[in-house]
Amino acid sequence: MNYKKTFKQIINLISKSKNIVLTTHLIPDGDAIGCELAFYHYLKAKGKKVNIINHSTTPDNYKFLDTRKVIKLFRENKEKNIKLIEKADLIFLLDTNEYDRTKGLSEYITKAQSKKICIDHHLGNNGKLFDVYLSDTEVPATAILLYKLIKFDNEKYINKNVAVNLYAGIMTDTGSFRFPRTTAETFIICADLVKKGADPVAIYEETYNKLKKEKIKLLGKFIDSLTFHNNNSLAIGVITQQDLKNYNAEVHDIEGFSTVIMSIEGIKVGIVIVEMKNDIKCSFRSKGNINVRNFAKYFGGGGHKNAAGATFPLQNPHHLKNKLIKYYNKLLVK
Ligand SMILES: [Mn+2]
Repeated sequence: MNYKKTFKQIINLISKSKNIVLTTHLIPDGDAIGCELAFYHYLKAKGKKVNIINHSTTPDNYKFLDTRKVIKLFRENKEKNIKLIEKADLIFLLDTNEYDRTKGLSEYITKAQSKKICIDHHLGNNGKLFDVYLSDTEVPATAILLYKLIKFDNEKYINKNVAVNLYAGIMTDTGSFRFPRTTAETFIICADLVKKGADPVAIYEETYNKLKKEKIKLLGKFIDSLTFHNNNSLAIGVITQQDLKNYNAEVHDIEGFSTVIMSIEGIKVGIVIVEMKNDIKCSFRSKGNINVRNFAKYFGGGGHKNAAGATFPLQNPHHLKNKLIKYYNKLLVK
């Protein structure tokens, strides 16, 4: 895709602006944080006043990218952050094309008088809501678009800080270079980022190899709890309040457990049952055409076709498991 005209528009708007605000979607991933920080360093090098304001805190495993601790949490100093949004000349939405996904910031950004630019790679049709819309759903990461934009402006701006953050964005959004949108160009760009100072070993190590031992112990318990049904096409794991206590773990430590289930050969549907303090949360994952969204909806939940969830009243989690197996046969197995 040829973005030259859009690049020129963006660089032109940047040159006319003094105060620039960057934000991204809630629960930011590596691409979101990497893009914000790479763009921050680029804009600082161009002499701009830049503020990154996010709705969510930065996940622990991406905090190493924010070496100067420049990312502001919107709800901390809310009044001050609203003023920063109001007086911005230019606001960038990175790695999302929906104002709603900036959550708390959304109403202030939409009201703001500034020009608004979206740089993103998600599906969507929100171009008319922005002054400039740089979107390409073919690229594996928004960081690819930023790399091209910054290089188009001037290659000298791809300094070490920019390179590290863009590399982190691309590495995480490609699942470490194995997701379908990974191309030869992805590697060529990453080779250049490594040349410019991104350390692939260190960035991987910081991002993925700093798991808390409590999480790993809990994962062990979770794997032990797995039961297999319907010719090993359905697997269910349970985490109880007692497990969390025993392993000194927290609910957020359960993140990613469903991916473990889905990595088992032959599994088409995976269910994670988590006993919370006041209710039970279930997450459903599926492959191909099996629609777990409808399954979740049946229980008052929701989500996407291959990833959904529902909340149940407090009860014995193992009884709930048996109920879900029964409904699984009724609703999902034809
Ligand atoms: Mn992304």
